[in-house]
Amino acid sequence: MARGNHVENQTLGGDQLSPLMRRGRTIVTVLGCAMVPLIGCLEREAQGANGDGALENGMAYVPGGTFWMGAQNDPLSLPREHPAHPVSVGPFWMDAHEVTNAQFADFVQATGYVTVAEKPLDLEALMAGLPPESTVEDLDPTPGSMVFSPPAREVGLADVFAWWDWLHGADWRHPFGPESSLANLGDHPVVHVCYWDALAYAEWCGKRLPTEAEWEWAARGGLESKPFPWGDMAIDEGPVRCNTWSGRFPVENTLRDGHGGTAPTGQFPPNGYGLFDMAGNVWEICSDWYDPNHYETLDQTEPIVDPRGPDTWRDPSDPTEPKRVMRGGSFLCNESYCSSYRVTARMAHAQNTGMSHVGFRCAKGVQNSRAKH
Ligand SMILES: [Ca+2]
Ligand SMILES: [Ca+2]
Repeated sequence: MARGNHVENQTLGGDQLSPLMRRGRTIVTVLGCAMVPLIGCLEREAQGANGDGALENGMAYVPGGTFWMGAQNDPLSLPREHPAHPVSVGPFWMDAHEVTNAQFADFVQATGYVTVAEKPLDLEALMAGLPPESTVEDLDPTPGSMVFSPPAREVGLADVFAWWDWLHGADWRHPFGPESSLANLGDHPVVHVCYWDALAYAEWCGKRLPTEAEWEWAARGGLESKPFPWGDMAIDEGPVRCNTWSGRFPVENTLRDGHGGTAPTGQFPPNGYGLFDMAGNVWEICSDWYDPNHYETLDQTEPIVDPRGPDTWRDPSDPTEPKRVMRGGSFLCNESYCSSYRVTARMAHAQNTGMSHVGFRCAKGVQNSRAKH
């Protein structure tokens, strides 16, 4: 399989970064959090979709179908996107937009929910994931999150810590650090949320997180075997279609798409199902466990119906913290680095860790469909 200009290990950091990998620096993570009860969702009026799909309460209808999941002849693809295999998914609803700060604020106001990044670290649980020689004195329980901090000068792409900082006091309300706020960011996607936070929000709304298969099928928007939600045209050709990193990552951003960080949701045309920002802006957490070799274990002759991913997670690059799949890439994606705005790109999300470029959207089953959730 061709690799394009990728360096496989590069993607183990900037977009697959667990704070536990920072041993020797500040070691940070949180394990688990309480679920909030299902009490209902205060739906905000979503922007109308321009795609072909129906829109209901901010969700787009995604018809069921069968497709080849994973990369086929994409020179930008990585080994973990292979081999392509037939998958069949039932119809479902999917949020037309990434969940915004305003929507997440509604949830927090109604429930008093506290995100993982706002809680002191559970040092006992954290110790369980560290080597035996580690001591609790090595750990810092102060809450925080991973914040993108572009370096002032050229750096090698192998050292992700050149552009990621662990900041105490960074969380969804303070996305750039403790002194920052959500002023003018209400319509931007919520970030510094992890799998548990996304799950709690989804359950409160009577929804759920999409499976990885649903996410990819939805991102394709009705197109067959195309690398992007809009088809074949390369990211830097034609009109701007999504919020990514333009220029030399991570030191120079030409702002071709008009946004240096997250953009308000829905700034670019939706795909064929009326879904916005399926490429770029923020990564979107899925329900499946992450295993880079999972596709190799699957039947490639008969379609797998509504797959839910592997039974557990596996991440050789960081075996300390459980990982979920995230999809779609972010405002940090660039062709020189990860090209993860492609529909088959998949990355590990450390399920207890918030980051500047990770968010989510929800899905919901269709009554009487075979998708029983
Ligand atoms: Ca951008
Ligand atoms: Ca996105």
